[in-house]
This record gives sequence, C-alpha cells and structure tokens, in this order.
Amino acid sequence: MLKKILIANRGEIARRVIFTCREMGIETVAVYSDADKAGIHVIEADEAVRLGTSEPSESYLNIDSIIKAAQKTGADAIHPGYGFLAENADFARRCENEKIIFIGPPAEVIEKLGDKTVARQIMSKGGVPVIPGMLESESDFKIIAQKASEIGYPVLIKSAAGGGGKGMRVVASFEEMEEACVSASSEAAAAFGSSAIYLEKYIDQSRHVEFQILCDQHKNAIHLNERECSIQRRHQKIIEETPSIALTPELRDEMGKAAVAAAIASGYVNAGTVEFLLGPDNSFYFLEVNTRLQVEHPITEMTTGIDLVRRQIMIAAGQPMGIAQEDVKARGHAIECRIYAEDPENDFFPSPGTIEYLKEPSGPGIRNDCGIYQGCTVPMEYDPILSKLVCYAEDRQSAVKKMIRALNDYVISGIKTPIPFLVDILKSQPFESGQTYTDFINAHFKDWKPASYNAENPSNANNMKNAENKADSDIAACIAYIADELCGRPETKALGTASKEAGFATPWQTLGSWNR
Ligand code: MV4
Repeated sequence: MLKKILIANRGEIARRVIFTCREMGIETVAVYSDADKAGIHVIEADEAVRLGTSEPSESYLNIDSIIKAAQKTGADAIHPGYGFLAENADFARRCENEKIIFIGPPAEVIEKLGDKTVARQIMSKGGVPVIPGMLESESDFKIIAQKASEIGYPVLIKSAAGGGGKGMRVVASFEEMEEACVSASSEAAAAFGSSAIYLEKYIDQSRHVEFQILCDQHKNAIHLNERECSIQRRHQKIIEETPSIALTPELRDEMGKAAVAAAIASGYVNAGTVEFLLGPDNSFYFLEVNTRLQVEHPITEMTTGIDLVRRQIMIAAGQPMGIAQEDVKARGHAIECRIYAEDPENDFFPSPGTIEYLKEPSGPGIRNDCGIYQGCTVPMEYDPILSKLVCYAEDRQSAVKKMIRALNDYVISGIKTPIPFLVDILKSQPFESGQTYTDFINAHFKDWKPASYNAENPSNANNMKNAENKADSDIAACIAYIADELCGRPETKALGTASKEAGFATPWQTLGSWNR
C-alpha cells in the first residue's frame, strides 16, 4: 500500500483526499502558495511544502516545484484532485518518469481522451454511440459546411482540444458557417493553444448525464451509475443529482454498458467519468471522458456507499477491483449544490474576502465538503469554490426538501454566495418536475433577483436565506444584528465587548492565533 501521498491541490478537494488518507493510515503532504499559507489543506495535512507565490503558474501548476516537493518529502504518490494539473498528460508522464505514482490514468490515456476527435474515433471503434459528425478536425470551412449539409442544420462547431463549452458555436445555416468557424477556432486557440475544430450535429433539448467508472490495472472495469448535471450556468455546473429523473432501469443499464465499453476501448485505469448527451427521444451519445475525480463525485459516494478516493488509491497501488458490477447497488437520492464565492445579484461576479462567520448545516444525510473555516480568507487567484453541500435521502422529493433546509441553515458571512439563488431553483416548479435540460438556467432563471431585498442594508439582505417577504427579512435583519453584537464582527464593533460584559467568550476571542 502507499505510505505517503502528496496532494497537488488546495481547498475542499485537498481536504477531501486528506480525510480518506487519514482513514487508510496514509501520510499526507500538502503543497501551498503564498495566498494559501493558512489554507485548510495546510492545516489538515501531516506536512506542508511551500511551492511559490500566489500565481497558479508559480504554485499549483508548477510541475517542477510539485515534483521537487514530492521527492523532498518522500511521497510515493501524487493525488492531483480536479482542475490544475489533474488532466495534464505531461504532468502524469513526468510522475511516471520520476517513479512517483500518479493517482489517475496513464499519461497516454489522458492524452488520447484529451483530444476530442481522437476520443470520438476510439469510441466509434469501440461501439459507443457518438454524435453524428466529423471524426477529424478540419480547418477549411467549406469542407465543414459540406459535412453540415450532409448531416443537416443546426450543427455545432467544437474545439478538438477543448471541452467546457469554449470554442463552441451553434450554426443554424450555411450563411453563418464561415464566421462561426473563424471565431470558434480563434477562441479555441486563445483558450487551449490549438485552433483545431470539428463538427457535430446539434442535439437540442438534451440532458447532461455522466457515468462514474472505476477501472483497475488488471482490466476490470465497472460503472457506478449516473449523475445528472444538466443544471449549469455558462458551462459551470451548479446542481447535480443522482439518480437522473430521465433514466429508466433499462436505459441506465444500456448507458452503463456503453460507459464500461468506453473505458475498455480507451484502456482506462483509475476513476473517470464518461459524459453523455441524452436526447429528448432517449437517444444517448458519447460527449467526452473526464480523466479525473470530479467535483460532483460525492453524490455517487452517497448513493453507492463507495469511497471513490479510497478506490483511486487502491487502484493506484495495484490492487484488484474487488467489486463486481452486480455488487454496485445504489440506494436513495443524492443532490449536490456548489457554493461559490460569487454574487448572484451581480451577475455571479467573484466575491473573495474574509469569512467572518461560518455555520455549516448538519443532520442525517448531510455532508458538506468544505474548504473554508471561520476567519479564513478566500483568495481571488483560484476557482472560488467554498464548499459542496450534499444531501442524501430516501427519494428525490425528500432530498430536495433536505437540501432547502440545509441551505437555509448554512450561514456564511463576509462574502457573497449563491445560496438564495440555489434555494429558489430547488423550490421551483421546473426543478421539481425534473425539467432539467442543459438550457435550464437560461430558460427559467436568466434574470434572477432575490425575492425580497432590504434596500437599507443590502449586505445583510444577502445573508437572509428565508427572506420570502418583508416581515421575514426584518426578523432576519434583527437576528443578524444580535448575532453581530454577540460575535462582535470586527468591522461593526470592538471584538466581543458585548459578550465579554455578559461573561462568556465568543469565537473571535477563543480563536487565538487562528483569528487572522
Ligand atoms: C453538445 C450540445 C448539443 N449538441 N453537443 C457543452 C460543453 C461540452 N462538454 C459539450 N456541450 C454540449 N455539446 C452537441 N452535438 C450541447 C452542449 C451543451 C451542454 C452540454 C452539457 C451541459 C450543459 C450544456 C450547455 C450548453 C450546451
């Protein structure tokens, strides 16, 4: 078994990996940038190594510094988390060359699947349904237009290097084709350093349904059912759930088999995700493989009872799977809400700053994968995810109710969060009835504003989760005021005077050196 793992990441995902390592008796090494010297992962890990200044290129993206940190601390493996270097084939290859185990697929697999046209070729050969379109990239718009007229408009131009919606253009007619190709390839070049584009038939009214896969080094491959991730904003997922309301047991079985076929066709090893587009007629098509542990993996852990990080580590250590497909049994319903440091009232603009007060929700079936603590600072340099709130219950309706309750119990002050926006989505009729298509936010929540708004004190109004009417918001304002008096928010009054007079200590007094 592995003895020591370096975690090449930060925030909630680094902490998530540390927890499992601790349970497995594996030592952990955190790496950090200057912005993160008091980061949660530095506090939680057994050891911590400074990488460099706050810029990602000097820290979490710096391959040399991370390899050096692993060598210095004697780590035998690196867990990349998600984002940063997680899907960087050069990094995985460098680990292989330095005899450090990369907890993820082989570099060659990351590379192949990272090229969307190569991935389409592999899947097409492996019998996995792909969206009608081109299997190779093309720079001549006339050839692309030729293909478009064969498959029929509307079509979608995609970046071969891409993913995440960048360099993507829906084209409705021949007239729009040239301009769409030019702008898509220049956007792709700027975002991914490659202008390569290709064509697919555009599938309207579709859902994003992805399957979790696990593959060991001994050619065993299984799937752990799906996650429905259709609720996205600008290609950023915000709410994920499992099971998908759109799948029958038969369709789940069929798509699961296609996901396993995708794993086998690509020579996949470790945990991965096979993304499908599910059409309104229940036809499904391969989209891409994400060669990493995903942000939304906890909902699969909740319904299957399988710790995916533990499985990743066991697979990386060479152990056989030990789970047969028939042993995977999902129960109940799980939902995840992503809590970002962003302002839903101001076009989701980033909202970095200091967490002045934090109260996490709790109770049966609630899991909060949280990367912040009271008094910490949320830096502006990185992905602004604060935590992932996950609720598990017997069925979808109970899980939704639990999530609304948990969001209402969640207090984060000092920065803006989308909690009121999330509550409104979960309470909405289109969500309740499962109309979770990829255009959900645009169709139902484009110009969202909070239901009630306290013009006299907008910053307090932001933290009122239950403000359904003026009376509620007034009560919430009073509570927030009293809470401020008791906890002594530094910008409102001297630290904790009221409670000192009353004869008890506040968190701000007891935090000591943690109170930065
Ligand atoms: C599509 C599509 C419709 N037709 N491909 C967006 C990101 C990238 N991973 C694939 N995406 C899409 N590909 C065809 N042929 C619609 C989308 C899409 C989408 C997919 C998943 C989740 C949200 C989305 C939002 C808009 C468009």
